[in-house]
Amino acid sequence: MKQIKFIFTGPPGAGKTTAIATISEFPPVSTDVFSTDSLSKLKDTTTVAMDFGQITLENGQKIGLYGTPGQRRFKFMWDILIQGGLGLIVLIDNRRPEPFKDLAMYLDNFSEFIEKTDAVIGITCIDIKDTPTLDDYQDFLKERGQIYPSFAIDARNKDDVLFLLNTLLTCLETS
Ligand SMILES: Nc1nc2c(ncn2[C@@H]2O[C@H](COP(=O)(O)OP(=O)(O)O)[C@@H](O)[C@H]2O)c(=O)[nH]1
Ligand SMILES: [Mg+2]
Repeated sequence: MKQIKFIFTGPPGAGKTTAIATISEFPPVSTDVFSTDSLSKLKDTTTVAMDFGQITLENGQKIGLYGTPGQRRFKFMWDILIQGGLGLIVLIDNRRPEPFKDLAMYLDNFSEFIEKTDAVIGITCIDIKDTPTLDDYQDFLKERGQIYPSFAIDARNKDDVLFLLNTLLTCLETS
């Protein structure tokens, strides 16, 4: 059975590396290096290359889990990473100043890919900052005419991340 490929994207700090590590069946390959910009206040490192992990479903299907670098300046790598990809998981950090702007940026930059495949959205860190709410995100998506499934998740929680993955698989099966 051929491995299928899912892509995790979202701003630095949204939980991509954590989500992949939480569900991967082997310690993921991650390339985090120290960042020297303003992000270092938020966290010590930011991903400048990618994460790679893998999970095998009960039916034997292997899913490769690929995390993109977060920043828009690495878009050239996004375009490489999505090749052969079957779906996109967008993680949005609710603590950031303009999370809707973040979401719009990823949906716009990956629009061609998600039109061909599918996407799910996980809002992280709602436990730390509870606005905007999940309802606000769903209204925002409705206004944009992009009604992708969206959930509040914690990237450190295995069940939450598996739920996102299963939702994406279900969307792909029914589309
Ligand atoms: N409180 C809280 N922390 C989270 C959540 N999701 C991720 N984190 C933490 O946020 C930090 C940044 O996550 P990381 O995976 O490095 O983000 P990345 O830059 O997208 O790869 C880590 O310390 C995670 O443990 C969440 O929903 N709530
Ligand atoms: Mg990372």
